[in-house]
Amino acid sequence: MPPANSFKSSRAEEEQCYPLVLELCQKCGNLQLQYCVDEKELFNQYFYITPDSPSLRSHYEFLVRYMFDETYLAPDSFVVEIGSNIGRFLLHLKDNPGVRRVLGVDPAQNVCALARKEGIETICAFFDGAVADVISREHGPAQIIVARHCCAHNKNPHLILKGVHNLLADDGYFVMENAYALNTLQNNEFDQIYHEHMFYYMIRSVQKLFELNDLSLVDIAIVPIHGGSIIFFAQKKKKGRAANPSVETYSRIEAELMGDGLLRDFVDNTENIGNRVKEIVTDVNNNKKSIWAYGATAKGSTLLNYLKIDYHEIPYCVDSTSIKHGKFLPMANIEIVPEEYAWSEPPDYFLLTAWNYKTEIISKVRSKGNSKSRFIVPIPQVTIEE
Ligand code: JHZ
Repeated sequence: MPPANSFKSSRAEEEQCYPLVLELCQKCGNLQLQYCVDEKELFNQYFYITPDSPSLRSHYEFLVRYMFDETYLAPDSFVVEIGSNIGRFLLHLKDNPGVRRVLGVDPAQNVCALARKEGIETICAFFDGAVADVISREHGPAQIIVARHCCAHNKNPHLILKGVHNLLADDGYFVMENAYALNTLQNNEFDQIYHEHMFYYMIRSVQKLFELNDLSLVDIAIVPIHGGSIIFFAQKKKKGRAANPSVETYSRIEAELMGDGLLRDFVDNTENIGNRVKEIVTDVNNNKKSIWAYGATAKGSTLLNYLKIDYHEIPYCVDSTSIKHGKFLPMANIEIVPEEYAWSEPPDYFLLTAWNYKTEIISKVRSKGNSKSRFIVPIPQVTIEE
């Protein structure tokens, strides 16, 4: 497979492909990629720009409220976000009365420039021990370090966690959000498997990862964003805040549910969903109806390339991200066009490759006057929404 976000400037451009193999570690129960692409190739220039979405906004609200209610966020906090992208979460947080200062860290130059334009101070780097030391010298220790959907994006998470340990205030908290592997498996989200996602974390595996880095897991929150995610809250081991009982409860549930049966079902369901989507797309084309994709997502790359669907069957993909417009999905070679096309020249069908935003996308499309297009939703089961 080509890296999921390696959008091309023309169809003729050749993509670099790498193995995409998922493995289960028998020692710690972690799911991980067998082959990791170099982070610099994946993230130095980056096309994923956090969208402005109502469900993301309400997720941020939940997270901030939770951090206050559970006293993770103390008054006058210095908050650092790793993998801060264009700074949407920090923008949401920065005017909060409990927050003194926010700072983002992100490796993608184009993304850092956009964040700075929004007024979010951002260091352009892969976060590690050395970057943490620079921040610590300049700004002092951080009360909260947030890492949303980025710790699984580095083949050596110990480098990140070493930096976290160096920068975190002794009474501070590390907040790590990630797709939850149990949800990924239960909801048949095989399209979440792509090179950026090197690790598929469970509670058990993260507990071990933290322990190896002198951190201890004190709380978790399971949230619906991105098809099912989990937020881990950790502190320095020596602090000894008692873990919330939910850690033990969910860890037990996870152990009961995780097993060969779940993995076998996941493999079978992947094949069944794939066959069904391919069949629908073929039928739509045979019946001379039009079909486009909705959302130039990383997930969409996995789905389309796994099914060997390309621009001959689906000519366009609409997306709200302006820097993706005029580019082509890797390998599928589908042209990305502005979202406005979805209401001005609607196709008969959309394959909803951004299925995690299903409700808001369908209601947006309808509110813009497109009552024609039907939506093929691939995950968790294939459905066609009117
Ligand atoms: P979305 C990315 O995955 C990559 P992707 C990354 N590796 C990761 O871990 C996850 O995010 C969390 C567009 N859109 O968030 C915007 C509309 O067009 O599902 C985005 O391009 N209209 C960091 O790429 C895409 O869809 C809309 O109304 O799978 C959504 O991408 C909305 C809401 C979105 O992530």
